[in-house]
Amino acid sequence: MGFQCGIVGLPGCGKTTVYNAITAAGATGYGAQEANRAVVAVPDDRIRPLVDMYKAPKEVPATVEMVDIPGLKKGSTAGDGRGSKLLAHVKDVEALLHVVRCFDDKNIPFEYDTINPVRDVETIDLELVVADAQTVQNKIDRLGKKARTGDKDAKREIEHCEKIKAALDEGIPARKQGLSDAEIVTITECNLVSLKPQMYVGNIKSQSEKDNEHVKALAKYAEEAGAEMIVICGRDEADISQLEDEDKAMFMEELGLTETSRERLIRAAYKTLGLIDFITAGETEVHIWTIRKGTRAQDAAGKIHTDLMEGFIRMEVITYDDLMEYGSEAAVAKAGKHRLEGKDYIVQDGDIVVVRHNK
Ligand SMILES: Nc1nc2c(ncn2[C@@H]2O[C@H](COP(=O)(O)OP(=O)(O)OP(=O)(O)O)[C@@H](O)[C@H]2O)c(=O)[nH]1
Ligand SMILES: [Mg+2]
Repeated sequence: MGFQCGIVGLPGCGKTTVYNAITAAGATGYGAQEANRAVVAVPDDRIRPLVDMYKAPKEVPATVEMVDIPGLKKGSTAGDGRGSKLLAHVKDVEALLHVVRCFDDKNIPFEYDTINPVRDVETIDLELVVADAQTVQNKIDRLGKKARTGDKDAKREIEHCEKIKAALDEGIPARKQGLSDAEIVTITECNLVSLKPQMYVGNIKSQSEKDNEHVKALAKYAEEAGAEMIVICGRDEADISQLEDEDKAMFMEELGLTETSRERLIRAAYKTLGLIDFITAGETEVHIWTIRKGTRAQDAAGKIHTDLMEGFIRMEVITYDDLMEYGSEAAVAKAGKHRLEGKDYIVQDGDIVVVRHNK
């Protein structure tokens, strides 16, 4: 099962451009109605040292799927077919990479005549909020019948939904409502789009604009929201992604770029998705496995193979950092840093594991 990150934003803000910078897909189609999608490897500095240490002939990085969702705008998720199709794309992904136009250029068509990142972000959020209010109302209506027969669970769920609905009606996205665990449980099946974590990408025209007033406004907004934010010259980096390595270096120097945003963007998206890695490493391969933060050892084992989950006995764990510090598995064990964990152990980022099982 792969994790998906959706790229959203107003029409013409640079979504496809940023998508191309990330995926090197070379997609075109300004105003396209269909989503572009591509699976990208998550850059990880830990792979190379492990491959060298184990002399593994094969490496399998973590991946995420990037989905370039056609432009959302004011009123675009309202009733009609196109709106519900757009919304379905957003429902399908687990986090949103929100592209925001932070450059002025009258020659490049845009939704509005002015540039105003906070207005743009809030415009899209409002679309998500309105769609969610409808979804929650539908659930309340469904629960109503049950509640009238005296079903206590239904009554409690209605209370949760009504509270969430009231806040949505005030324009507050679900992810900013400080929902309790119980409320989250009630609302999970609704797959609310305003609950999905967001990160922001400020799209600028050139490096010299990286501190412009629009970027500053977006940065302030992102900080207050506790969200990741990255600034990128979308078009330059999309161009660079199409070049061979030598030309790439030259072009980057010309543009005053020391690194491309591609890797930072993918890692930030990975973080926004709430994902971490654990690792299996041996003579055959180094394999990076993706799990959600908070995953139990037995469930993590199931990512590798269902047999490992069903026949789970123990998980042997060392950390990547310890392995690098001590230089070998044996040395880590000798230092007493090798652990045996049970099925409820919460797997941590960078754990290198062996699953003991009886299947
Ligand atoms: N100068 C400049 N132009 C850009 C930049 N990013 C995007 N553009 C231009 O803006 C226009 C729209 O960019 P797209 O990436 O197609 O925008 P989009 O958000 O995918 O648009 P829709 O799919 O129509 O919603 C294109 O003409 C791009 O070349 C940038 O960083 N600098
Ligand atoms: Mg596009």
